[in-house]
Formats: sequence, structure tokens, C-alpha cells
Amino acid sequence: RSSAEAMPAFSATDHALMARALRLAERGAYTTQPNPMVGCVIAQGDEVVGEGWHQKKGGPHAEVFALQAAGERAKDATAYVTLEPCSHTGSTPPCADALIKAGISRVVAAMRDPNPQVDGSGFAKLQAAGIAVESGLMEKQAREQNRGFLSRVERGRPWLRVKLASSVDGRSAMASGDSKWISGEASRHDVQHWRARSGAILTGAGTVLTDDPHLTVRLGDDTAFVPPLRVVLDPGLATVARGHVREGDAPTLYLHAPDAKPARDMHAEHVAVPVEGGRFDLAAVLRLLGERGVNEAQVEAGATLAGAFLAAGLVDELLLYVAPVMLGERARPLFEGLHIDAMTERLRMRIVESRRIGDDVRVLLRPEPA
Ligand code: AOF
Ligand code: ZN
Repeated sequence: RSSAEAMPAFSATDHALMARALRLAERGAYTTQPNPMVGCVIAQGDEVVGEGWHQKKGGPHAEVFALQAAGERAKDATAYVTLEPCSHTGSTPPCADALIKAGISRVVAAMRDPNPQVDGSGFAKLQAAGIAVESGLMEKQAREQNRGFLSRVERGRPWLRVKLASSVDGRSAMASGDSKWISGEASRHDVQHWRARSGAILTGAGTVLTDDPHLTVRLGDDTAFVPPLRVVLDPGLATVARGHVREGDAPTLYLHAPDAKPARDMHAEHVAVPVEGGRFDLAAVLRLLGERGVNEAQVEAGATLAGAFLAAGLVDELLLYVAPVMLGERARPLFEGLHIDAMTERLRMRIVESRRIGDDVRVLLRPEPA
């Protein structure tokens, strides 16, 4: 760790302004992919003189917007940023240089940028120019906000969320496959926001055949978002000629077994993925999505695929909507393929948040480390 990360004492003003920067960053939740969300507040003491947030890949970084707004008043000011200012020339020039040039005297960051192109060199550049640099303020919140970006950069795969609609008795569909609808309209609208912040939405061939979902984002207003990639795991390419997933303004990617033969006139993009014992290598699926810049991936599939991801230990969070209905014991469970025989083998999860959505309850859960 560099001297910037030695855990200095932060004031109440520091906290308040970093909290403000984190809220600004969140405004980019639907549009920054594959980039992280970043917010920046420039202040003279506790007076805010400029603020900004990163809006989209290829566009200016948060610091640039904030410096523009601050103008001359950036001189000797403190810049609060939710991520280490960059030092590389990517789509835009380095933010560290811009902060130095504007005469900023102190930079407070929530965390280091693990991107190998940055990774401490932004801090070093600022310090070499005589700027006081402190990092680690509200780091936990910053990591939570950018869990997708951090997962991709640090683990080489997206953060994986599995969305489920459940009855009170833990069922996800009738034996026939019919699942329209378990959760209420408010829940189904709420899901749209989680789709909007995802870089990809994954489903299986079975769901395409039984539910025929669109897997597009429909927020019902003019909120901007980057359309998530629709990914269909279809070993034999049995569904390519059908389904709403081929319609609309979002790209679709079919993942298939190496021995499947794509039709010559198949227009959608398709990639072969290794199969082991008749099942997709799901870790390979996620690596592939990571390479394509997917930060957060959301699974919206049936019990087989959801269960396979869970059994493989690849699920980072469950987004569970519990509806006040009973579907009975002939209905399908939420997960299949989880072979647990004893209490000692139980998979423990932690409730991160729960709240009521319309007539349903939404629960966000994460697996406890074993
Ligand atoms: C910052 N401020 O607001 C953001 C940063 O392709 P580029 O040039 O946009 O660079 C993207 C990388 O820059 C991204 O992967 C991350 O490491 C950093 N993002 N850095 O100082 C910002 N969005
Ligand atoms: Zn930058």
C-alpha cells in the first residue's frame, strides 16, 4: 500500500462530500458500462465549487466535468473522487494531469483503481506533483457500488446476480413451465432497473421455449441506459429461429456446445463454449462475458440453469421476489441440481437488504463464504 492508503483521519465534511460524490457516481449506473461509476466533488472547505460524474465510455471522466464546473475555483481546492484518478491515456487524457493543472491541493479518494493501467500510478503522479493524497474514505460503499467493475477487473468475470420470482412455498413455475405471473406488476417493473444496470442478461433454451421473454429493458420513461447483451445458453442451438429474444434494440449472443452446427444463414452472433458431461462450463461462460466487458451479469432462467450456477459456486447475489401465493408441491422448485443431504452441507446466505415492492417482498441475498 502506498502512503496515500495509510488510513488518515477524515473529517465530517470529508464524509459528507464523499457521500455526495458516491450519489453522483450512482447516476451513471445504467450508462457507464463497461466503465466504473465514478463521482467527483470539488470543494473549498465545505463549499462545493464543482461536481461531476462519469456518464459513458468514451466520454469525459468525472473529474473533468467537476473541474469544468469549478473553473478558477479549483485552485487550492480539495477533490473528492470515488475512484483513484486515472493516470493513463485511454479514450480521454489522464485525470491526474487535469487535477494537477487546475491547481488542486488535496485529493481524497474512496479507493484505488485496480485497473492495471492505473493501480496506484494515479496517486503516485498526484503526490509527485506535491498534492496531498488520501485514500480509503467510504471504501466499503465505493466497492459495493462498483462491485461489477471490480469483479471483472479483479476476478476476470462479471458479478453474477440471479433474479428469481418465488411463491411463499418456494416454487418458481408450474409443472408445465407456466410462470406468468408469480410476482406482481410492481416487482416486474423493479426488475427493469436491475436489468438496466447489468451488462448482460443470461437465460437458457428452456426459458426461451416456455416463457419466451424479451430480456430487454423497459423502464417506461426516457431514462438512458446501455442495452444489456442478451445471452442464450442453448447447447444445440434449438431456439435460434424463435423467440422474442431476437427482437428489439438489444444485441443477442447464443452460446452453444462445440458440436452444434450453426445454420449458415444464422444472423445472431454465436460462440461455442466447452461442455463437460453434457453441461456448459459455466466458469468459461463468465470468463467470456468478462472479456467482453460485462461488469454485472443477471441470470433470468429456470431452475436448471439457476441451480447449476449456484451449485458451481458462481452466484454472487440472489435477487428474490417473494409473492404472497402458494403454487403447491407439483410446481417446480427455484433450483435444481443442488445436492444437499445434511444440515452440515447447507448453503448459507446473508440478507443484504429486504423491502416490500407492491404486494411482494424483495430480498437481496449473498452467499456466506464457506
Ligand atoms: C477516472 N475517472 O470518471 C473514470 C475512470 O477508456 P477510458 O479512457 O474512459 O478509461 C476507462 C478506465 O478509466 C476505466 O477502466 C477505469 O480504470 C478508469 N475510469 N477513472 O479517473 C473516471 N470513469
Ligand atoms: Zn480519469
